[in-house]
Amino acid sequence: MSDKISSISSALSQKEGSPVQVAGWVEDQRVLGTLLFITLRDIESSIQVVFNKKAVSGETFSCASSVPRQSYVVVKGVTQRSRSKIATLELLAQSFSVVGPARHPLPLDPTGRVEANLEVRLDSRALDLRNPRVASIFRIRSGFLKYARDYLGSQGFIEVNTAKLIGAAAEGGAELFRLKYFDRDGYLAQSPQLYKEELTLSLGRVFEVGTYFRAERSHTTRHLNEFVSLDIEAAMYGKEEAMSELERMISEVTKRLAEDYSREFERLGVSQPDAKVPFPRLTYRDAQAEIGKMGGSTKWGEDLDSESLKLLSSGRSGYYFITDWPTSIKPFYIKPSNQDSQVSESFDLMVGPLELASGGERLSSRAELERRILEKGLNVREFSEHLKVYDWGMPPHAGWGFGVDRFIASITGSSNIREAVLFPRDELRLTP
Ligand code: AMO
Repeated sequence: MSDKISSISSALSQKEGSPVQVAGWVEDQRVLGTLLFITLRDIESSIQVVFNKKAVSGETFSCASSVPRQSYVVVKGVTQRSRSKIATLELLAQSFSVVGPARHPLPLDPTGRVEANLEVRLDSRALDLRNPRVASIFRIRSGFLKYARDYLGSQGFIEVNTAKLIGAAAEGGAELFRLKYFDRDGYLAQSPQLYKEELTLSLGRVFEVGTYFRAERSHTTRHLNEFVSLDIEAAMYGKEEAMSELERMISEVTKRLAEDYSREFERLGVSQPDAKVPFPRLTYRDAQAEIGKMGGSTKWGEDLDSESLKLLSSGRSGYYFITDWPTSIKPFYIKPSNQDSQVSESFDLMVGPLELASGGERLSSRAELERRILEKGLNVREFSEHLKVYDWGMPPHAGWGFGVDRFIASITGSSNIREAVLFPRDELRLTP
């Protein structure tokens, strides 16, 4: 392509009478006598393009009036004052070429005027994303990742990338996808847990944005078999420091998102996220008492089920922590409290009934870790690669894992996690 292509928003900011060349998808066509009006959209904006039968060749006019909608076209022309109410400028076309024809029928209408169900949309995700509303979710997601990285970087954390192809379970035996790794078995990582803990003994504060895999057959609107987690781990942090890092990150990131992505939140029709620190905290015991008062029932040592969490969240609007979970339901690496070993130095971050993150202080003594692995019915020998690092000067440490997909779904008002993931994977979906 020889001439420069301007974005539609930059064409719209030109003076009247400026020559420009733009590219985009044909959204609408209307013929009115000798005039043809095309609404042309690119990834950010749209512009009205006018073809005057008397000013362009017959071939150009007929090609422009018959091009299938949603084809990708390049138009060269001159900006002129528009009589439409939505924009001050339009483009008077001089030449036109179809560079990416669309073949009809399309699997869905990317303008969103004709609604498609989520399954149909996910089957044709690349086209679905042409809908500006859908694209807004992924713009916000990209902003979130950038601001989270900025925040953690400013707090002295360094970004790391740990292995996703692993030889032994990270968090215990269950939920692993097994694969053939040359002549032996390998697994897909279910979290970076053990690596991030190990790294605190050399790098101090680390974070990772990674994709993890869990072989659970759960068909819910909040679980996927492949998900993205933002994990941190920091030397000399305890539970309180880890919680405060998490709430400060969310507060900082949501402030920046609200400033920079107001157009996207508006398009999605959701109010901009607000996260004042400190977030309210209640212990697992407090939560049990509250749920009991509201007529629910829970048993110490069991996870809070969705009914209980619904009751608990009924009077809460923002983010909150549930802390001090029973040691028996937390993984082996979470530290039991010094005062009461039945209770652990752990927390979950919640919004409404949805768990967004979990974390806590870890065990940093090899002997205690071995004891807990045994108590959990796991095989100490399988963790030998991990356990050996505890003899190399391991600092006390704490951290958390934060579900990026769940968070993005929540701030974009998406009721299903799949809305916030480009190509979601569940038991029934392995394509596209
Ligand atoms: P946990 O298993 O609670 O903790 O996971 C941390 C967070 O990751 C998200 N998440 C998921 N999101 C979508 N689909 C799933 N199947 C899924 N599973 C988890 C949730 C959850 O809160 N190693 C610990 C973290 C730590 O202690 O640092 C862990 O993995 O938002």
